[in-house]
Amino acid sequence: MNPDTVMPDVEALVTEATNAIAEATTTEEIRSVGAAVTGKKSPLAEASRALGQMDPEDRKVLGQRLGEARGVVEAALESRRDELRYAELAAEMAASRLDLTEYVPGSVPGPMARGHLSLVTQTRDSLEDVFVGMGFEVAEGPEIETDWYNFGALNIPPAHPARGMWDTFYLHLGEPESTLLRTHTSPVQIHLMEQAVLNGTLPIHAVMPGRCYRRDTPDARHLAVFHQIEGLVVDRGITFADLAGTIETFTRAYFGPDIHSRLRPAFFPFTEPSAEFEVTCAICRGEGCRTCSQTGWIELGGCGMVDPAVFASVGIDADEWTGFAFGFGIDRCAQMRHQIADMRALIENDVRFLRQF
Ligand code: FA5
Repeated sequence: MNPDTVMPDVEALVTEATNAIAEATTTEEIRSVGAAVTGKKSPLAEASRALGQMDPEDRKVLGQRLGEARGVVEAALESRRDELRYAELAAEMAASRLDLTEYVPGSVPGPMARGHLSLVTQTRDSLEDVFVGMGFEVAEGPEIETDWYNFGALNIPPAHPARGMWDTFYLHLGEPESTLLRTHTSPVQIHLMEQAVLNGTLPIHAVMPGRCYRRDTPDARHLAVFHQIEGLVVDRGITFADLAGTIETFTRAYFGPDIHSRLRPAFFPFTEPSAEFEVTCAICRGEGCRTCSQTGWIELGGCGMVDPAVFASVGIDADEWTGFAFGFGIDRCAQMRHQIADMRALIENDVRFLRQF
């Protein structure tokens, strides 16, 4: 051995390192202890560097001992790291745990925290308020419909391609009439028109909110169970300008001046002409994002002038009466108004999300 080189006390190095490892109490600490005991400036690394100055015999012996020592220190490091990581995860889970069975009535001093209406119900209420303020009445219809109300009376005969995009859950399939969960609130238009014809109470100015069902795969903008609000005006001399003005007035009243609306030509079997009603994406303010598929716009609903074929199916004289209809998503409105990037949050029952509204 080179007389100037002192043989390091490998045992002491290992004891020192394993003590430091055992004393670390957080994953943050173990990270810096790890660097101190195995990093480039650690005593182990320095001892390895010193090997170069030793004669071959000593180098071999010490090299082997240092290799074993490094193995021991690294194993201790890994096991302590796992222990601390697990403890921190367990503490985090315990802190965010919500045990709904924990509350025993009377066991908690003070009044029990009250819940509130879900965001979708609040949105439905404020949409109704806006439309009532514009002179509309509020009506409702059944969630279980026959094939005729959901499709036939709306000018969507069997095998019409539009049935594909409005596919739903059938409760009973076959004769005399299939029953199904409605895919939109448009069948309520038919119920209202039938009643008005029967009771001689035309004109109609109504909005019809309610739950709808579709065979849609949930994503950032879709749910399989969602809500729409339908609008129907049947009167004398109604034009497309009345429809466009109603949509614009509604958008300003509900979303405020920052959000703009636009109508784009579209097709619905029960309106002619038809349009899609879109608003500026409130998440990115029109810049383009994941929620709006980078378009800057979000489709809220469809609209158009009531098709004479629909009037014919309920016995309204299309020469005397004209009308417009629209239908849009209540969940979609809530999403835009409150900038919710993913609509699925509305149904995930995470109270930390729901409590915000
Ligand atoms: C209809 O449902 C037509 N009945 C609308 C209509 C009424 C047109 C009256 C003309 C006259 P559409 O399938 O595009 O159209 O749906 C309308 C809106 O409902 C959509 O823009 C969206 O806001 C909402 N919507 C549709 N499917 C879903 C879904 N799976 N989840 C959440 N919202 C949805």
